[in-house]
Amino acid sequence: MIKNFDELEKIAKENPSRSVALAMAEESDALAAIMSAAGADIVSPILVGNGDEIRRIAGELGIELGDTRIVEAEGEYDSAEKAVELVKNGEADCLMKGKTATSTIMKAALNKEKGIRGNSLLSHISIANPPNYPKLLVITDAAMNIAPDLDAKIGIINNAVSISRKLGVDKPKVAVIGAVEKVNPAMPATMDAAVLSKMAQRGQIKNCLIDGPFALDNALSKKSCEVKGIVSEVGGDADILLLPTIEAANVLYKSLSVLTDIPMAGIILGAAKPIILTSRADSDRIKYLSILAGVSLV
Ligand code: COD
Repeated sequence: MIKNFDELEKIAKENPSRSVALAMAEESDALAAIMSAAGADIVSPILVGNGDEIRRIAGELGIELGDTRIVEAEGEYDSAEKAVELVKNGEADCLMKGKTATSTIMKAALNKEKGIRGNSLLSHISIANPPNYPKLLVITDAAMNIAPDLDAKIGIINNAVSISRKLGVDKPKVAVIGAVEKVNPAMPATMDAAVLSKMAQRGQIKNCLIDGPFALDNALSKKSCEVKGIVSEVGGDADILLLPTIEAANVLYKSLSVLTDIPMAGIILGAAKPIILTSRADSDRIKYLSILAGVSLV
């Protein structure tokens, strides 16, 4: 079982180096992260964007680009399309978001003719390593699916379960999060949680235990379950948190990334190739850890 990002880094270093196309590479934290992964022989970068600007930022950061390949592109749409094209035609193994907006790069990735969509739903997962929680925590979906319906939630769970299993958790515990632990018809998230739990119990969603609804504290704290009289194998021991909407998941992700310095990573699953996707304002550390997750787990 992979318990922390140091272990993930070790795996990434043992695997053969992967080629990563960074879309709109003129962004200092993404550039620092990918060049640091290149220095550790984890990736071979292809920097897509304005070459002069990329070289200027690299110079400012004291990064030696050497013979790193640069593919000229102007602006976020051109950069996103060219980076996706490099992945589609096999020149790159992974796609990474640089200074582009998530919607721009994902629209390019989803393009029917030129994109890299796979056969399943695409969804975002964040992996966090909170110091006061005994294991890695997968949080979904902070960046892709805006208001997932029940079907989309099943796809999101399946993607998150596949990552948890790659982290070595054979039967991950999925906590479906709402505002309360009781099913309340006035709160649709709690109704979905009840249905998802029953579907897992009946084997309609496989390879995981699902329970919910939970308020966030019940999912992560045994004490909170005891106080509230919740008896659940998932409660207080979740591997995966399924948040009801992009807003809820994004607020949780940003609360962790902005207010704490815990190690975190973000990737998109379900495409034909891995997509390393963080917030543009995330630190170079989060971007580096996301590269590790993208090249090792997808
Ligand atoms: N998985 C697989 N296919 C998808 C998905 C998905 N999650 N979403 C859309 N598609 C397919 C559709 O079936 C269709 O064929 C095509 O893609 C276009 O679908 P639209 O028109 O519904 O999608 P878009 O292009 O309008 O929107 C897709 C986005 C990813 C741009 C959109 O969902 C979005 O803006 N998501 C949030 C991005 C964001 O702002 N994140 C927050 C900050 S990090």
